[in-house]
Amino acid sequence: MKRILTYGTFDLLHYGHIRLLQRAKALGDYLIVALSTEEFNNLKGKQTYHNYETRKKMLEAVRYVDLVIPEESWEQKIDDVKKYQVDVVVMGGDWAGSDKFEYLKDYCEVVYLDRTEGISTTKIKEDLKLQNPISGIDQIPEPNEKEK
Ligand code: C2G
Repeated sequence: MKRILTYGTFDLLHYGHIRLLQRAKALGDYLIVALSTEEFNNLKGKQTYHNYETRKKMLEAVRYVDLVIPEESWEQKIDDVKKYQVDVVVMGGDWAGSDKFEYLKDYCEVVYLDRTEGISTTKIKEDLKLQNPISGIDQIPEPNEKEK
């Protein structure tokens, strides 16, 4: 069982994210997504449209994703790789060569996949002319019995 791990905010989930997840999963058998919490996003200078729970539920609905865990710090990656017996950490090309990932090569394989051009959460917000991003749905209604 080849285990893959990737990190990100995944706000306003779009096809750039989906293509990343699809290609990451194709590298192995089990894909873990470490999803940035609100607190960590603050550290990254990112304000999200959807809160953590909503972003988590959306990722868990993606066929390529097997597990979603919280990303709370820059420093947790080695522990994550060990705890989840990760074989490959995968990120988009905008992270290629970053000191935030290169050091992981001592613990696992690190793969950077080409970033999908023409789409980003920021672009979506700008194109929708959202000046003051409001918080998303706080609580996604659970599917009822017959919808499951
Ligand atoms: N991505 C992509 N193509 C896009 C947009 C994003 O391939 N058009 C990739 C990014 O390279 C990243 C993943 O999708 O690998 C998630 O992107 P973001 O949610 O923007 O995550 P980021 O802010 O880069 O967080 O510790 C690392 C950080 O948490 C990564």
